[in-house]
Amino acid sequence: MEKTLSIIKPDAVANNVIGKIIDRFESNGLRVAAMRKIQLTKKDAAKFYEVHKERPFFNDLVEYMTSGPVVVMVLEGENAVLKNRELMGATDPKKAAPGTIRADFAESIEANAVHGSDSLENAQKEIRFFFAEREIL
Ligand code: IDP
Ligand code: MG
Repeated sequence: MEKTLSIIKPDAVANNVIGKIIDRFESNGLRVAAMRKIQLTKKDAAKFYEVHKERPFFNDLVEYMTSGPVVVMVLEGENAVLKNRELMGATDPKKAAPGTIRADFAESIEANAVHGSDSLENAQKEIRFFFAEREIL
């Protein structure tokens, strides 16, 4: 069993599709082990996306991620990290495979509905960023 971090981003929360996105996870063998709706501060978002701080889109990304509430979740299941990435689809919704979350719900390469950890190591780091051990059930 693996755990990964998922975030339903501000565009998808504003579009009222939290439930539809969670259904994709639950219908494909992933279980919600922890969940919270929060408003990220600029400091939170900049820290979370620290690896991208030299990228040209970094400031816009921080603005976007703080533009409204997000839902942060720990997903658990077999091969959860890769499974979640497959269900999400490519970063750019125009390139995302049909039937993926980003193909169906994302608005743009930036406002792309969901975040998912890209490795087991980053999943552990990102889970620790948002959740205490006692909140993961
Ligand atoms: P990922 O979310 O598919 O792992 P990353 O390359 O890690 O994609 O980028 C993190 C986030 O930064 C993306 O999900 C998206 O919101 C934003 N982003 C990535 N590339 C671009 C871009 O070229 N323009 C604007 N925003 C981008
Ligand atoms: Mg990434």
